[in-house]
Amino acid sequence: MLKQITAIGLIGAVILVTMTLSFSNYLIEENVEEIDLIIKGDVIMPTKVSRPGCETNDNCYVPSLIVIEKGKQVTWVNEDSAFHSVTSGFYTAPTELFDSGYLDPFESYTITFDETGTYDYFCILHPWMKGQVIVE
Ligand SMILES: [Cu+2]
Repeated sequence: MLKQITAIGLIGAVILVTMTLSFSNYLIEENVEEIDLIIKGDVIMPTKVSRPGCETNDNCYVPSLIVIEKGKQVTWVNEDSAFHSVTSGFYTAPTELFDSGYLDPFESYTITFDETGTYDYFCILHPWMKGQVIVE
């Protein structure tokens, strides 16, 4: 009788531990996905940049200057609640090398830079938003 109770108790404990472990695995996986989402962006469009002001600290795109090696990618993520774009050149002189179009909140845009050079870009909706990619 005592052996049976012990055995049932053991089985119960094993089931409980297994359930706890699989639940914590689930939680860990969820967290990994969130971290992935954050890491994916090399350049962030933070909140409130749709109003002038970010240009005084040069943080409309963060970082506003990114230096990469030839052949590497840059991914922009719009973390604002407004639309933004990543458009090559300057507001008064677009170069038509690349243009993300309107990026929805939390939408991202990735470009591979195969040629060295300095690539200026801006936001077509907010002329004060400026950034630069240097490819070495
Ligand atoms: Cu914008």
